Amino acid sequence: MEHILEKIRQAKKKGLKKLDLSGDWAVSPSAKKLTQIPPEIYDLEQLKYLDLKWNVLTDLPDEISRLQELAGLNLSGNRFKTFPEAVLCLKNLKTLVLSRNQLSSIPDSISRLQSLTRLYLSYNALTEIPDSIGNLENLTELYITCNKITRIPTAIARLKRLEKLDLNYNPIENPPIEIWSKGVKAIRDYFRQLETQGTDYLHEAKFLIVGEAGAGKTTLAKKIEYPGYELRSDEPSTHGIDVIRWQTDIDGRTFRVNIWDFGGQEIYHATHQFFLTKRSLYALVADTRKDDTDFYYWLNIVELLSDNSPLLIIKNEKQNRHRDINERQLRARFANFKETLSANFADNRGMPEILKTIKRYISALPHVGAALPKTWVNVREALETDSRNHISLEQYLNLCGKYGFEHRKDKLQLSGYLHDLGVCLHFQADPLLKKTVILKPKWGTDAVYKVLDNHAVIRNLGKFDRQDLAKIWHEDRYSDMIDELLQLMINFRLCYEIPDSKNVYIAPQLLSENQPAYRWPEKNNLMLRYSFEFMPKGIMSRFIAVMHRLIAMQKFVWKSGVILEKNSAKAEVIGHYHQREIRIRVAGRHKKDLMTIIVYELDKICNSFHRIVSGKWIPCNCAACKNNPKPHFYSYRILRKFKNDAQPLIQCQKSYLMTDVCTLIEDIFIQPEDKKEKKMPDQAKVIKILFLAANPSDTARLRLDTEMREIEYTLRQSEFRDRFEIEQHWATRISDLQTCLLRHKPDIVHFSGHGEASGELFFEDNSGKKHPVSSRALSQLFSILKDNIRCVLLNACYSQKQAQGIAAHIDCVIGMSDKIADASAIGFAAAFYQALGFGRSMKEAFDLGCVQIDLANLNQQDIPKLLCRKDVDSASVYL
Ligand SMILES: Nc1nc2c(ncn2[C@@H]2O[C@H](COP(=O)(O)OP(=O)(O)OP(=O)(O)O)[C@@H](O)[C@H]2O)c(=O)[nH]1
Ligand SMILES: [Mg+2]
Repeated sequence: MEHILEKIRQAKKKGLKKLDLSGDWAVSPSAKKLTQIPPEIYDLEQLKYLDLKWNVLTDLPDEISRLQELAGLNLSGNRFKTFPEAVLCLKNLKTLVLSRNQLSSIPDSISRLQSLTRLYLSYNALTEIPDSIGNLENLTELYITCNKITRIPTAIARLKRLEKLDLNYNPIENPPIEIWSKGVKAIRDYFRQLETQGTDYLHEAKFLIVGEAGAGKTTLAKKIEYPGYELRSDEPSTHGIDVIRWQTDIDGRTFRVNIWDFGGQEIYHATHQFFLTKRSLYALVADTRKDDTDFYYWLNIVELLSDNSPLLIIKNEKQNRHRDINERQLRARFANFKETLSANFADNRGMPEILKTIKRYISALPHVGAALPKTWVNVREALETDSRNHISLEQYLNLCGKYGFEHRKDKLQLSGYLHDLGVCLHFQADPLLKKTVILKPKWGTDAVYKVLDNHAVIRNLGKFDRQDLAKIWHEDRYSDMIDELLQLMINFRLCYEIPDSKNVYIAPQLLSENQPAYRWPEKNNLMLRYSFEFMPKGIMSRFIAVMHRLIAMQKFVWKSGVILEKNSAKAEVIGHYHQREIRIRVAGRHKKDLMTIIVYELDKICNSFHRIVSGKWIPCNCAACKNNPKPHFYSYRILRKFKNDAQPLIQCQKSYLMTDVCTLIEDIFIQPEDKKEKKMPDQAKVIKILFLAANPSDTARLRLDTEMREIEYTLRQSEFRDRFEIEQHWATRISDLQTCLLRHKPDIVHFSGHGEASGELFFEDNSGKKHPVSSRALSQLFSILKDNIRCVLLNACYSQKQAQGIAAHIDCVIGMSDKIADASAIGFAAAFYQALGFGRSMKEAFDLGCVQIDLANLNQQDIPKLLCRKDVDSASVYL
């Protein structure tokens, strides 16, 4: 305690404005923590910043009000159960940090903190945001991650200066997640529409029926629609998906339920990922006469893709054949499995109970009955009654106009929402598909399945060309939309164009089962395995579609595996569905580069299934295992744990030799030439990314918010996600740049906007119009304010010249040597940051960004340029 009192005395003597009394556990876990504030502090009337984080305070005495100069107070990581009301007297308080306490509520009186600009409330137990927060006029940043908030109050829209609102990891039901996850602007737009148009309610839900072929799914769907439906022995097997619209009364309200009846045949399983939606109700129909229902597969795939939507098992006891399933075991493993019901569709036994239960679960789905802006409901109704399969974007925008919409962005927000709900399809990020709104998703899915089901295509092992498509899609409803439908299939990774064979395509899930013969150099391989707790079907065909440009001679590819080639390195990637494994071997020079690309893409595919549990396995390199085709494999997770716990050696389970942990990891993941001077990331350090966006009103629209979202999303999926913080600044003026650099002290500065061939970048002026900034001016600014900055990424056309100027002062600078398309710029940035998030060097991250452009077939992979300050080697720059 004495050293604390001494610190306070010194502060008093020197008239210090900052005082750090944090109980920093990371530095000294045994350090004594403050249980109360030493009263001597209250004499420090000059104090501006007081840091009390990581103590064990439960209460703040009223005397704190004597510190009237206080602008920043950090109380995070203490034991406050109630909001410390004493802070309300601090009239000059600008930053208040109360994260990581046990607060369950915030009082209305918080509005008295009129100077507050930043408020941190993450990791508490808050269930509500008080309306009065809307009175904190100066608030620019509000952090409420990881609480128990279910509703965002409309008062948030009153906070005109709010730029950053972090609400992740809250069970928010209202507004819908499709809105709030898109950030403060989308929330503001939504509330504005609610206020100006009033509210209405949408009683609509999706009910999906899955199960093996012939289980009785179609029969169930028809019985729900029409209880008198007679069983048909010639019921055709469902191709793809059938959608039935069912109107029903639940608690006196008319509900619209879209019943999605899935074809059970194996061929359709690989496409589940696109159609098993969130916040829906599921039924798994099992024919009890057969033993073919793989409960484990169905429950897993629904759990994985539906984000815990409720599931009912319906046992179809054909001919009253009863069979027990091990419900208890399934229930222990799958939280979303709700009830089992039995029926015999032939004599309608069990049907009334099934109907009652379905209705009960539908009315309890979280989004059902949510208030929406009236115009939204009107447009939804209009689209519902429209008999067209698809309309152009123009037609959609006009229709919205007719029903009371004014702003284009509101119209697009609605189509995005309906797309997320599975009501219609509108791929706003795709240059071709964004021009069409598909009103009947079934029209799209039918078209896709017409190709995958086509005998000629199946006989040709998945190969088809334009002429085949013209035949398959000859009907009027498809014939004028061939380009769009093909793009839909490419977007869904259901097919790819064979490089150098224009207009010839491959649907990888129809490839031959047979592995072609090839010679494989067994020596000096890099090996890696992915193992899955549950391996969804279709992972390999997606991987093949993504990597198709690297397929060896466009020949060595089969249904479950592929040989890839790049720069004299060769990789063999094979999926073993029954062992739930993907096995990778890479040989040749530059093999690590190729391994890096494969791991990056596989991780991305795995991450797209949010809940997939996978592990990586690395082969042993001891004398006995090296070049042994069956070496011992270590779990990558365990190796990392050894490394973090400073355990240098691990024992091989085959030879019992002790092996070096770091070498095992580095052999796979790091370039060998980096080893000497390589510095691994300092995991405790937080990396700040300053995201600056400028899209002046007199320049073409850029998808900057998509770029920001992609970066945030990919970083969140990465291994060291906790180390990254993103500060965003929109509509950036050159003067803001200076303020932001001074205020945030970023490690990475990311500029997203326009550049011109002359080398000028465009910031905004005070009226939002373009303000050109010369290369010299920007370079000078960075020369003065370089501080911690390790990297500057200028994600704008023709920014290489600017980058050259800045690289005189900053370690690594990335610029674009030419015009760059939005899609390339976004893909590059997302891959670059994700690689940094996985602890890769600057060079590797840059290379991965370029590969991403290449893989997406955008042909602009040579445009980004990485420039370094003299004597800096980007391969040894780690953040
Ligand atoms: N006897 C009897 N037959 C049934 C019963 N339920 C369904 N069937 C018959 O079983 C056959 C298959 O039923 P469907 O409803 O088409 O099965 P499905 O699950 O939709 O099959 P796919 O579309 O191929 O995936 C049809 O001929 C039905 O008439 C039942 O309870 N008793
Ligand atoms: Mg069917």
